[in-house]
Amino acid sequence: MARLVRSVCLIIPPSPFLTDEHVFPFLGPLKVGSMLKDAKWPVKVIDLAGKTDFIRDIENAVSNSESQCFGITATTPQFPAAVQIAKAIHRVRKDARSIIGGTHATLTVAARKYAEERRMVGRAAASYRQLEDNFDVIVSGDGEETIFLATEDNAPKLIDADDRRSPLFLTNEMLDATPFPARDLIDLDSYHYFIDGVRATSLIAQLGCPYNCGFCAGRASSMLRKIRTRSAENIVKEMKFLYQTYGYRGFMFYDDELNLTPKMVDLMKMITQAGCELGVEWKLRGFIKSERFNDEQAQVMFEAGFREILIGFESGSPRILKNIQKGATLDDNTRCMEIADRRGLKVKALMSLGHPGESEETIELTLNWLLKVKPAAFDATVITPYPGSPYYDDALPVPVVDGENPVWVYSAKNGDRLYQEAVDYAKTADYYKGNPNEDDGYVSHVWTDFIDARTLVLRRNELEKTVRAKLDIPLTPSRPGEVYERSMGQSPPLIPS
Ligand code: B12
Repeated sequence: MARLVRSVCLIIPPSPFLTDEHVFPFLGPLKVGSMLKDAKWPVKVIDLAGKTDFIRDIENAVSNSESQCFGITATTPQFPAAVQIAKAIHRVRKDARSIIGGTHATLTVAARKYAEERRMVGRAAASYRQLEDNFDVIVSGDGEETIFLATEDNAPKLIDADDRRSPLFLTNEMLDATPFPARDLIDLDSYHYFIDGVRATSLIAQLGCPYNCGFCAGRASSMLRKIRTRSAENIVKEMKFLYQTYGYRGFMFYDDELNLTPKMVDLMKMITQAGCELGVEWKLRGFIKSERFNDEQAQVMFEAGFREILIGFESGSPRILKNIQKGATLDDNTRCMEIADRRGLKVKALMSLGHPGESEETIELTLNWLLKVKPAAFDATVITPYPGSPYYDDALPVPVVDGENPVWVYSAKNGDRLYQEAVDYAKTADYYKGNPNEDDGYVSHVWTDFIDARTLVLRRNELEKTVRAKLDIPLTPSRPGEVYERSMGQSPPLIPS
């Protein structure tokens, strides 16, 4: 049966917690937009990145919009803004339909299912109610096909595409067949990112990561967990398209990890070949999983145009690595640094503090390991247990004494605990990369039996200062005149002089 054509307005909420909101565009809603465009449905994207008076912007846009369907994307820290946006939409247009999609909705639904299946008292049920109370339709998982169902008159309250058996869950073949993200729906030029001085943008080659890191959101979500890859031809086609249309030859690959399957070697070779054919020297960056890294991968990555890779090592303490369920040992991590070093790849080491069993001693081990392996760049964050991460999903409530705020506790296999303050994600924009320039830039909502939340932040700040000073790693600005870049992982030289 033919679908009724509808006009859809997609909304990207602001992220005031990022130092610079115009570095990487949100590809998710642009992917949804590309499907609507392909089906010849009228579609508009309202990109509120960097907008401070966004409620007024939304009220104006909605009152002048021909759409009745408003699709909002949101990560967890964007959720407070998404709730405000939905309220504004309904204030202005009584007949409007608000549809929420993206990782917060997906992960909250996944966390609720996880708790229900195990008959656990989880926080996710309350978090899910916030979705129900504020939005007409909730979309969990891939939005490419789901958006069409979400706009139908009799759409259910929840459309759960985050299930590998669902026809709405994209297969590798569907990923290849669907159009590239419709970057033309936003002002792409207002986004600026540079790799080795070359203008760059982001790209996703492969979705999903099958590991079980305790802090990582999506371990119970098929969308974020199952490895789904496009063909190497399709990925290279997107790179060529972006080069020919916009002139980009720098690309940040936002795959969770590039080296999860042996196919990456072929992909790298094809990227190299495409560069030769076009006469282009690519400038590339991306993430790899340390224990799977080998010399062959390093070499083909170098040949393709990678000069720097990002690696989530997290900790210098073997006990903490086990508690995270990282899958990599400290020896794996050291060996990985050696491979990168001998193949000419610089490493940005991504470290995190605040895991079960964390203590002053384990933080000291992290500091000493960094000083030993000497990465070219690093960051160190305090973790945030989001819905859909094992730290959140497997935590149990601690009995509260009258008047106390609720506390949740996650226990690692060895009994080490992680205590978590309950955060209201509809009100608090909780993120884990803070301002490393300020001593009060980081907030910790977690603590352990060995270190309290405040000391965790103080030790993080000290670690950052010490490692930067000893390894001579300055904070890197994202643009001239700005203090530094925070979560984007950029390294100098950033801007062509
Ligand atoms: C690229 C990336 C970034 C980039 C760009 C931001 C972005 N979200 O694109 C940068 C570096 C800026 C970033 C920052 C952060 N990120 Co990030 N990031 C990613 C990453 C690696 C890829 C995102 C992506 O492009 N996916 C591919 C697209 C196609 O998928 P998608 O966005 O999910 O969209 C699909 C569906 O969700 C759905 N959908 C999306 N929107 C909508 C809207 C509607 C209406 C509908 C119907 C459907 C729909 O359809 C899309 C197509 O299938 C993901 C991990 C991952 N693999 O997804 C983490 C991830 C999204 N990030 C995460 C986090 C925690 C952060 C930070 C908070 C980190 C910090 N600084 O503290 C910030 C928050 C940024 C923000 N603005 O909110 C978490 C989110 C957890 C959560 N609970 O929301 C993730 C899932 C990583 C993880 N596993 O923990 N991130």
